[in-house]
Amino acid sequence: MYNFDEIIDRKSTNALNTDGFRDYIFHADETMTFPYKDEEFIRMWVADMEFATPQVVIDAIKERLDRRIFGYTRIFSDAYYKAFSNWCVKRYNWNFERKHLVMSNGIIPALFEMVEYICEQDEKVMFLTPSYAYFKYAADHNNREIVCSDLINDNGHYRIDFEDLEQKASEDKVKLFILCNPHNPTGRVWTQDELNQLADICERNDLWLISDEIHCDLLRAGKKHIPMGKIMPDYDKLITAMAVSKSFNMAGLMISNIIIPNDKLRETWLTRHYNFDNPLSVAGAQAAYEKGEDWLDELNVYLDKNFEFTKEYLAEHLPKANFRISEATYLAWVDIHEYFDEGEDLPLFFANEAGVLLEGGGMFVQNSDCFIRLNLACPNSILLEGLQRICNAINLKMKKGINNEY
Ligand code: LCS
Repeated sequence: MYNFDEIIDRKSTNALNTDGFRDYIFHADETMTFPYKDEEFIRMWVADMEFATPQVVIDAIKERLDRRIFGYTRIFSDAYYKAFSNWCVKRYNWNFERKHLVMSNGIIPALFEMVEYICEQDEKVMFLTPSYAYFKYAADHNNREIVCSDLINDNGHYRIDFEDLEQKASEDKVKLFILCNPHNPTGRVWTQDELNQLADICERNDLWLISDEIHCDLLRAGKKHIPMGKIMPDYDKLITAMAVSKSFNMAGLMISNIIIPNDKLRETWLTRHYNFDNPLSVAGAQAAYEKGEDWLDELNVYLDKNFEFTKEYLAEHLPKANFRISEATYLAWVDIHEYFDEGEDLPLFFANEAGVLLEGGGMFVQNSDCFIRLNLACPNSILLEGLQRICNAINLKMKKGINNEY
């Protein structure tokens, strides 16, 4: 019913995806050149999608535009809360109190603030690695130390090293644990048992816990997301973050949900956070929760197929790559250590040798050397071209015996 095969031109939209890659991936400016023109790259990097936002969202924004005034806006009415909490009840059988919900112009800014509010200057932030790098940046920005617990990779299946985590959690100065559930970049959907163990560790060590659930709507068929709030309904030190941004391709609208049951922390947030919302974003997000479900369900079917396709393509053309279909997200996490040495700059290799923009290696804090992360949220024709280019570049490198050039 929806057309996920359509190729949409993003030129001249100031998209980070098309115009911001030099800075974000390579920390370079426009003087950095490649053998490919910018428009020739296959872009499989930043976590937004090449698909149109659902029409119900666009229509709601248009309706709001027609109201013609865009003054200071904050969610005062019940309508948004109802739409979002109905979504959580329907999809996750989980609910939360209205007064616990605050809005943020993104989860990243919320993480940056929370670290400051929760951790004293000498207290530390803990998370699992490989990790979405902004967990580290949130600590760095506030000059808080980080403590990383490496996930264990069992032939492509990642699991938590509970012994290591337990030991690190008990360190005196560890105050906050940021959990990514489902996990970016490995795509794990943590099970009830794993979440129970995590909850237990947080409770016993009196840790604050931010559960970043931004990817929770993007599940492979048969997978189930369990919000941490369901595991720890009475834990006062839990903060949950969810958003329409990833699920409905609305990251540029900068609206996300932060659920803070702790009265004191919420009070700090409400007094210190710049607390206004974009009226177009509110209209769009509400419509996504109220009317976007069919679209999301079809999107997930399309993503399932792109994952299957990727699995088959890699098995045939890059047999030494180790890849397991992610349980959630639209991000594929591919182990290519049979083809590369540790520490090689994989994004640079693939930009130069394949004309593909991707994230990989050191971009995920640690425990990520020789891995690439491919964003599969694109029309299948683009995915095919991207995979062809990636495999050809690696196979050519192996044939020529190039080593350590990057
Ligand atoms: N949290 C996680 C776990 C994410 O993966 C992302 C985006 C965000 C937060 C950002 O939230 P926002 O501030 O937009 O609400 N992930 C990206 C990624 O992996 N590459 O590009 C963006």
